[in-house]
Amino acid sequence: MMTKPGRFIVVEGLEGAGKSSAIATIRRWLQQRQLTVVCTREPGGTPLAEKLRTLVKQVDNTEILAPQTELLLMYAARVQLLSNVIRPALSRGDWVLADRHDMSSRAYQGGGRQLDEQLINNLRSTVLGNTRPDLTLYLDIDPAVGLSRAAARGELDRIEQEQLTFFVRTRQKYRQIAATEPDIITIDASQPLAQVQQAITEALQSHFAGHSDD
Ligand code: T5A
Repeated sequence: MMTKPGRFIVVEGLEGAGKSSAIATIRRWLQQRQLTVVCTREPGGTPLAEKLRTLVKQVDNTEILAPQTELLLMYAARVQLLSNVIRPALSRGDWVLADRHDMSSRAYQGGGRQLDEQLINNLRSTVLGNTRPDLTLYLDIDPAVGLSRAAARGELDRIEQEQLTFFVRTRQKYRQIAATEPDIITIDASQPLAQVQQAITEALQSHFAGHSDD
């Protein structure tokens, strides 16, 4: 019997957008349908990629991380995760639920850091190949609101310490991508949690209607 390929769902958004709560909602929804779910986070998700995560998040006062280095580290971590976790899971027929993926690099390094789009696109085609998300839920939040939620949790990491204008550019890029790509659904993450959860459930229902029959 042929195994049905799994599906790939990504949750995206600025810091404090509510990605962790969204992941919990989606995970419940999938498990209620007896689907096997593999959760990932980026950068990270394999032993090596987790080491790269530490490098990009830690505040290091001895050497400034060049924007291009940051970009390459994100894609290095992504190659590891795709090869060792995401692709094997999808071929087993599992569903992959990702806390950030490629859209983060396009928004943060492309929008926030203003790195060359052609450079990013070259990396994308090399690293991603044909593995693309079936659905991306982009949680849209005003950066000031998101950052204040993140700050309430404690110390800010290296990227969270950027100026507000960096996050304004990142959000602009997120919104620009979301407006042009059909498999990305934008959710207003400034709403109360219950309404955000409701919007997420509706998006899953409409996108994967009848998935168990296909
Ligand atoms: N990065 C990552 C890149 O630059 N390029 C890349 O390619 C990739 C993959 C990763 C960092 O790396 C950058 C982006 C990031 O800077 P991270 O820790 O994985 O770092 O990501 P963060 O966005 O920093 O994670 P956060 O935990 O801050 O964001 P979440 O998960 O969106 O926030 P969450 O769910 O923990 O919520 C934060 C707080 O807000 C509350 C929650 O209860 C929580 O206290 N909250 C709400 N409050 C009111 N109303 C709502 N609707 C709420 N939803 C959540």
